[in-house]
Amino acid sequence: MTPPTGLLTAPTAKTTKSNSCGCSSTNTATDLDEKTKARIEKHPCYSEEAHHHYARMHVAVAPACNIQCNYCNRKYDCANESRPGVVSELLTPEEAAHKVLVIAGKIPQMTVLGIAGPGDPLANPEKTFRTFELIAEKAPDIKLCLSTNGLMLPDYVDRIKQLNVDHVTITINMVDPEIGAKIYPWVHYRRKRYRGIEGVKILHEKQMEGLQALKEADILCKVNSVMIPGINDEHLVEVDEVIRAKGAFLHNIMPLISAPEHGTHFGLTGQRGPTPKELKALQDKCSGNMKMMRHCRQCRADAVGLLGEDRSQEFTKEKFMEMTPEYNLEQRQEVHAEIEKSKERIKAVKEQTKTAKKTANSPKILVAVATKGGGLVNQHFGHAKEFQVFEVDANEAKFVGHRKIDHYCQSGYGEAATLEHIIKAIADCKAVLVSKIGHCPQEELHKAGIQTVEAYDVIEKVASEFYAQYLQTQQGE
Ligand code: CLF
Ligand code: SF4
Repeated sequence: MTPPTGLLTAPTAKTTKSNSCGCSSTNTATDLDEKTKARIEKHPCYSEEAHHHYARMHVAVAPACNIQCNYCNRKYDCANESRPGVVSELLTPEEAAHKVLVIAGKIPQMTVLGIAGPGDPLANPEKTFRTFELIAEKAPDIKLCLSTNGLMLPDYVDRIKQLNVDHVTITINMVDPEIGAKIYPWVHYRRKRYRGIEGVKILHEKQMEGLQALKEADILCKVNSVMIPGINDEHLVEVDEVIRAKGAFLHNIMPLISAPEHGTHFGLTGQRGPTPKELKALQDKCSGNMKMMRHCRQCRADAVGLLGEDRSQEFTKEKFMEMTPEYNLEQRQEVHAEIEKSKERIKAVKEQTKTAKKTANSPKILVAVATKGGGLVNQHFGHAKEFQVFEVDANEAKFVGHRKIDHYCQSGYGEAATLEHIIKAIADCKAVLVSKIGHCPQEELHKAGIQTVEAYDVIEKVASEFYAQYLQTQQGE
């Protein structure tokens, strides 16, 4: 990715009303020490700011799993770090290393290699660790990242530390085994299968031991929790307190995605997932002093690209095995230096935006943003596959989530049914901020009470400018 140029001279926002037809974390990093900032500044999951600029990739080298979650069908990727219903292409460690070197050359802003499935990486320790070894040897600037259910974590923290894996995620859905028994039917530990609460107690114990061991080893730990309404939604407040006390760095509460066609226990028994409003309310309740991740995209075990984009189909096994690795450390460092300069420019614009604001206790509104990354409003409405959602008041515009959508422009034509879904997905937003939008969708959005703003500029600046206009209009009414 080439960082955006002409950033500060770009046209300012223009609110449009038409009558004719024609994708937070509270991870601001301000309260972090310099060493920790440096550890997360290029990790798109651990830093909300980084996710606008840097990409991650996963390699699917770990097929086996040692527990059963009621939201998982083992025909598909691990649902603790992936969108349910997705199947990734399994790779050997050598194939995985080849793929990483190819992508490191083609997407130099890719800074993190994660292993997150398709099963549990620590149920496949040799494949997982061999992959990390190969990458550490050949591409030393790439950060290594691991996601696990935690069952085998205490056994492997030393090895993880030795391999310089600095970021580990544990999925912790409960700290009360009675609740866990409604989520996990069995656990397979040291060659024995434990059913019901007996197994859950082992899992809970190992997750807590693992969390403690990561803290002692000074490895940054993120905790993922799947929010399951009626089962662990209220309990996750307690989970948040426990993991915070035990030293977790970041908490990522993800919505249960449950559909009968996924063939999971929850899908087949009609267990629903939370609405975006319920999810945000829980995230807000848990945020406190804890870093709360709100930009997770529940990506696949072979994901490639910025978190909001999926480039995995450009790098299928058939394709990447034909490509020659062009890993070039110097070129990567140059690209990263440009990105850092761009981040500085954006930061300066944000600061300017902040000092201009004076109002206290102002009402909060949501706006939807179409962005290709770089911290800018820079995507055409019709090309967006997700909208990032920002909460805006007189003091700040803050990232609070994203809404996945089908993109409106299919083969150059807008789809009426798709537009209806898009409007539904962002119905709670007062405006959509885009680089460009056609008259037809614009008119429909306006009818639904959603204003459209065309701009190419820093997201927070455009959002704040819209907010000022919006307030004026409200006061005039
Ligand atoms: Fe991958 Fe996970 Fe590492 Fe990130 S993902 S192993 S921490 S590099 Fe990120 Fe994807 Fe969410 Fe995971 S957006 S599912 S949190
Ligand atoms: Fe599925 Fe992951 Fe749970 Fe294993 S840990 S059962 S792969 S969701």
